[in-house]
Amino acid sequence: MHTSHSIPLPNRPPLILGPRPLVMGILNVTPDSFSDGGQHNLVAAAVAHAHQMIAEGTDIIDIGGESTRPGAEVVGVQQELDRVMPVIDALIAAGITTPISIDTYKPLVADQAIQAGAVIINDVHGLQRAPEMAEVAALHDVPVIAMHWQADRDHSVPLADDMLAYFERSVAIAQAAGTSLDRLILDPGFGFGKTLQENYHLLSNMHAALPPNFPLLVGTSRKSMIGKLLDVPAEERLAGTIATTVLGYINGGHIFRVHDVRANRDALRVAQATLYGPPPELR
Ligand code: 9MG
Repeated sequence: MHTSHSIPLPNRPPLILGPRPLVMGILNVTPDSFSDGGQHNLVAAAVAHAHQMIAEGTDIIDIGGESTRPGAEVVGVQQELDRVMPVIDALIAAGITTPISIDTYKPLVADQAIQAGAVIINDVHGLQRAPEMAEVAALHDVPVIAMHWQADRDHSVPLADDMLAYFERSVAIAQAAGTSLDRLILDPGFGFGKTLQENYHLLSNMHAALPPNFPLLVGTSRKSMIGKLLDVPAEERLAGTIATTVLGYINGGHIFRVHDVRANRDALRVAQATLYGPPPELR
């Protein structure tokens, strides 16, 4: 049911993707994520939150300095670096071994973050906003998460066709830059330029919209596809998030990008035991 992949990481054991789902904890270093105010407090709160997610068992920490929410401010390269770099530096200085991914579409930010210790690039523009991103990935030989986000989509084209053509372009850009294709992780981009109906159809039909044999990341945590359906604000979307996480796993997802690490990890463990049996030591 799940394809198996081993993706090398610099200075870390490889990412093993297959039946065992991985949790990617979200660490947004943006002023609206932590209400204390001020750059110092923002960084300190982000570092504390990263440590909490590690204690809860996250497999990856995804650090981002620019929000992708509709209407969020666009952040310049220096401002984004000022937000994310102290957090990466603090985590590396603390000796954490959890792999860090850098959530950015800006090649300069990715390059600096990797030099400081990040080992995965999370590009919400699927290498298509700045093709130099593929060169950064190739230079450092790190995996890239290529997410589907086609803001000016032609809605008369079926979503699956649009996505397949989009990912073909991402794969071609990666290949042209010398990024090995076994370093690519694809992501359907739930919520990005998609209607409510498209999001739910996609969740149960991901494989029709993605080229075969790539590992898949699913990011639905607290998104409006849950909020609109249940008519609840972001902080009341955990139950809906867990439902989408488990369904995404059953439908072939490998990595789950979430705010609530512990609850999603527990739900995924139960889902894994249901599909593949409990861990050998508990049988
Ligand atoms: C940054 N970001 C926000 N939503 C995301 C999603 O669904 N996937 C990935 N890879 N990144 C996301």
